[in-house]
Amino acid sequence: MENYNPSSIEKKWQDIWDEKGTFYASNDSDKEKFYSLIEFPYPSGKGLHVGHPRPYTALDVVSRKRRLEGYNVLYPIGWDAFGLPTENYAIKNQIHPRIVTEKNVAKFKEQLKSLGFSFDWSREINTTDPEYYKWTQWIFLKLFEKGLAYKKEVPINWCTDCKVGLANEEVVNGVCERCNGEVVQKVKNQWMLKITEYAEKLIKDLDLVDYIDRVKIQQKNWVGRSEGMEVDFEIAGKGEKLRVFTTRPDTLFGATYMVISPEHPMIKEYASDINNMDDIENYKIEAGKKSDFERTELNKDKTGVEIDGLKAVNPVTGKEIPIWVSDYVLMSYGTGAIMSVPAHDTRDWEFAKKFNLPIVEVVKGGDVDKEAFVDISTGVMTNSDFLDGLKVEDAKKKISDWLEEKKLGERKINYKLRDWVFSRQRYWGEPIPLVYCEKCGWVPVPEEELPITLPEVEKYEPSETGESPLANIRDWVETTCPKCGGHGERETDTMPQWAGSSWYFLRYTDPNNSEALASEEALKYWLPIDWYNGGMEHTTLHLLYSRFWHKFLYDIGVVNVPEPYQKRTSHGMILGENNEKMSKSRGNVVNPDEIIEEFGADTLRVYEMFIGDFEKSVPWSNNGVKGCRRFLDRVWRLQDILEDGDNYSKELESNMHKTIKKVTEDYESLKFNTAIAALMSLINDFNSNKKVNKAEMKTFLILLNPVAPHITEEMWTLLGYQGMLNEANWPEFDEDKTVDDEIEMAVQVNGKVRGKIIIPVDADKNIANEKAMADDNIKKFIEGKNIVKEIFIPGKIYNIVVK
Ligand code: ANZ
Ligand code: ZN
Repeated sequence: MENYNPSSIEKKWQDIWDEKGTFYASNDSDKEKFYSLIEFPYPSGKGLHVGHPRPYTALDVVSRKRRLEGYNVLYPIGWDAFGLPTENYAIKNQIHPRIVTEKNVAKFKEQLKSLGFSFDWSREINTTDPEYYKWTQWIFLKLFEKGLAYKKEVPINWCTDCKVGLANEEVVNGVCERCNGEVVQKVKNQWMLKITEYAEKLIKDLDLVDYIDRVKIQQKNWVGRSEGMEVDFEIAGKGEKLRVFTTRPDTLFGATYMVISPEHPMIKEYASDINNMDDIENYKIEAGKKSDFERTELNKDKTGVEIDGLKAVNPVTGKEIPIWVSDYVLMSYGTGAIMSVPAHDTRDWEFAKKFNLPIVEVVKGGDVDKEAFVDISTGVMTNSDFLDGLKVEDAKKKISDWLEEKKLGERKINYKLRDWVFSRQRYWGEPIPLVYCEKCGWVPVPEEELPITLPEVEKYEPSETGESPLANIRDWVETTCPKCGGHGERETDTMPQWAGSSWYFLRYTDPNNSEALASEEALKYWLPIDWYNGGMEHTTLHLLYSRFWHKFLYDIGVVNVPEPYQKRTSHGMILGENNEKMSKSRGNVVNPDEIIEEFGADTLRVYEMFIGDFEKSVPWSNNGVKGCRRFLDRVWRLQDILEDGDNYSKELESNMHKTIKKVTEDYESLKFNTAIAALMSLINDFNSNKKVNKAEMKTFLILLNPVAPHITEEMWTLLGYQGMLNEANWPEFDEDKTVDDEIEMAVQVNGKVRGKIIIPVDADKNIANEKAMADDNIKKFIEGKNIVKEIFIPGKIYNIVVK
């Protein structure tokens, strides 16, 4: 027999699968469907990273297994190809981003193919393809039609040197990633999507799906639902109110001052009453330079200015309290004003300490001279008149009812979630299909004119004024108004990269449809996605955005299920050998091409699945790779000890059933590493018996196939099993035969465990005694003494009492 030589095997099978369309899914099948999805890659110039194959192999394993189990499996692939790195590369090298994209896609595709993934390549999609983005634009028009897209002035990051708007990820430590220039906030009129309208559903419908806990938690935190009250404080002597949002109305008696955001409109309104306007104006300018994140950071040094000339009145104590301006209160949340309760809120406490403001304890349980007491589960109300003695939750209810009755406030639910800034002043994105007409305002492009394609331009840089480069192409911009036929101008902003990835999984079901984003039947057949795996870095934005679009499409009747992904899991990162994140600058990057070249794709696949707990980050190890290659060498050499046999041999029967059970279950529960370990241990048993029969070998090859598809398919053919392995049936196990026929039992002497014995499950006391006496340690405690009693419970316990 020749040695195992993956390079001669792997390409051969990849070509056969391609030629036969082995992994093409059918839209018309009697089998049960299974739709597995990975996050389609962004084809960057750097090519595939060893991190990519981890999730791809995992779902490839599941997909291949499900096919063998008789499912009609859709495991698609495509390209999320709009985006900044490509655009920046194009600007730098003056190459059209389309050409850059084509080149990168070709490279990625070659790499993915060399890993032998069972993708349905006939459904490959590309978000930059006009036939694809036609439907991205169509969805935008629907959102516009339903009033969910609107224009608003919002601050964007602006590089003062490049004169261009930057995405958040392009601002590194407060400076422009490209030129290190100063970045300021600049207000621009942008298209927004009303994702906030779906805030409640985005939380509530998490009950309908099976996501791992940490993903659900992140989704919930990002939406940030907060139940509380809006309460009115009178502005002393003005007869007008200052409204706050609070989640702790129970602490109202402890509100000793108020804080408003530097951007609060009341400052302008009462300018003539305020004696220190200059200080406040200056403070506002400084605050404008900080991000919301910096402003609300817990342990930042608190700053602020007291408003000289205005006071507020606490509605329950009737006391006049000062009003301060501070940047830790954001205008964009709640009402932009708060009641400060320094005794029970950490930020307020720090602020009060710094500016010497009174701290009044209203919840007993801590020491508010030392720190804010924020525990709401154990505290009891004090210094609070009619609330005294109540627990926090009861006090909350009582004061809320009281305030509502007196018309001093009302219950309110707030969300952290903000509407989605949807405009980019960029070239390499989907044009927003709207026309501006002096007479008619914003007018949608008629559906039959879609797609609005990107015009050819010479420069990809944004214009001097920060408009997208499209603004310079006058004959593209100037058009006629679809409504009145008068002069119109196209919107020159493009969509963010998030757009194309918000619905791509729908297109896979019917990728060549020119009449609709996908046919009703295809969507009905394939949705929801049965299993979606992706990185934790996408569990906030991408997952939320795509769920939002999906829910919108559900509401307008395009899709028939309210949630796109039935199940969502997530993988850990692969780190460099030095345990740091892989990066060029750290010099710890491993190139998958080289691993495949030296060891083979199957080895890389086995290694990526064996490397450790799938959900945790793990460092790469070249030794680990070698170990996996040795495992496959051993698999190959099983051919040397192969014997005839149509049934599992007696000595291996139980082991075979146990292994089938373990592998079957572990592949479905992200425990790829322990599944592989079970297969490794089965090989050891074959080898120590110096034989494996054809029935055992067959099962072994099928079990290993999802992880190492090339070597198993090759051996299947060499050994003369029928057809191709990918057409075989997943082996079944007999639950009874997976139960151990020998067990380990603890032996106690006078109630203390002195050793363990291995006996058949149905062994009696005599056999147990014999075994126990053969154990030196147990014997030591019995020898020379009288056995007065023996307690033997079969399968459970053996206790010997001696004197
Ligand atoms: C009084 C109080 C007493 C508060 C107490 C908390 C604890 P979440 O859960 O985030 O909704 N707040 C309200 N609007 C704010 C704004 N625009 N900027 C900064 N902080 C703001 O938290 C709501 C709480 O955050 C509110 O409840 C308010 O402080 C503060 F013992 O009111 B609280
Ligand atoms: Zn018009």
